[in-house]
Amino acid sequence: MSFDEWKTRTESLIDHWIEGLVAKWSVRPGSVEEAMRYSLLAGGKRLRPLLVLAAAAYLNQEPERFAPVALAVELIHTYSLIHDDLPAMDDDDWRRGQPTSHKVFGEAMAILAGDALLTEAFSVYAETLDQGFEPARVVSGLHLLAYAAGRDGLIRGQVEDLQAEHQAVTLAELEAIHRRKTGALFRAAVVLPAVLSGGIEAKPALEAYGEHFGLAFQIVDDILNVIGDQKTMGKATGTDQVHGKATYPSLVGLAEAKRLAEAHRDQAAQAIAGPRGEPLLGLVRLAVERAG
Ligand code: GRG
Repeated sequence: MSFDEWKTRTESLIDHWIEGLVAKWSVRPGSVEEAMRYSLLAGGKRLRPLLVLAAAAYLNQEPERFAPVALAVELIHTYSLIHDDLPAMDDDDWRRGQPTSHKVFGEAMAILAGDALLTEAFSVYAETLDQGFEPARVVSGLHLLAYAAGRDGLIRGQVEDLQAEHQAVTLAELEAIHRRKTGALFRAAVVLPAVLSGGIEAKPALEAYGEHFGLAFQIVDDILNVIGDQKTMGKATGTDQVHGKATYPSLVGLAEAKRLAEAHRDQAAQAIAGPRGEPLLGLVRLAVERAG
């Protein structure tokens, strides 16, 4: 199967699982579920669940067993986007081409929808037990997921990101922020299948892949933001024009940022080289191709 075929099939599977989850909720006008559904079905790239299932393929495992993990990482990601967009954080009005949650449902409901998506993630993750994974491995995975989402993962990355606004930041400091803010969940997505299925010998390769994938993705995200800013507001001046944040292009220039992203792509590819690594390889290539 080609990578494109794998991706199309896997995306349908993920959409099917997400629709199945949302169908279990009682979605009434004015309910928190309405706001949860709005953001979950807003049309994201589903990169984190794709990574879960690409890692499962690398481990020669059936995708269906990892549905709860794929859903859990997308739920956590969606919560983080809703909260990141709030007026107290990045104060963004648009996300994925649609008004942000707080613009549609109000700030209080957006906060609650984020909270509910985060807690739902752990409830859904618990269903890995029904997939026949050993309870001790399920608990190890639970710890890993909570760590990635928590105070030393996404949350610390977000705190450091907010504190770095309008500050001079070194490349090493920027990288440290993104290892947590963006990288922690990508790493968890690829390592969880190994933890659950007992693929311990493959864990270091998947960890290295996740690390380099996260950095490549973030650098490209920065490149796309800077290109967008240049198009809409004139040339970049060292920070993201909208949020006053340092970016890879503002610190090292666009050409060097692109070179860095490609280097991380190559290191990610090297970590998982081999026939079963095709989906992981395709995803990291795709993440970097976005930079043009
Ligand atoms: C805990 C509030 C809180 C935040 C944690 C992850 C995060 C920090 C914030 C998300 C906001 C953000 C713009 C992060 C930088 C890069 C990133 C994760 C972009 C969005 O990911 P994609 O491109 O999104 O996978 P889609 O829309 O495709 O799902």
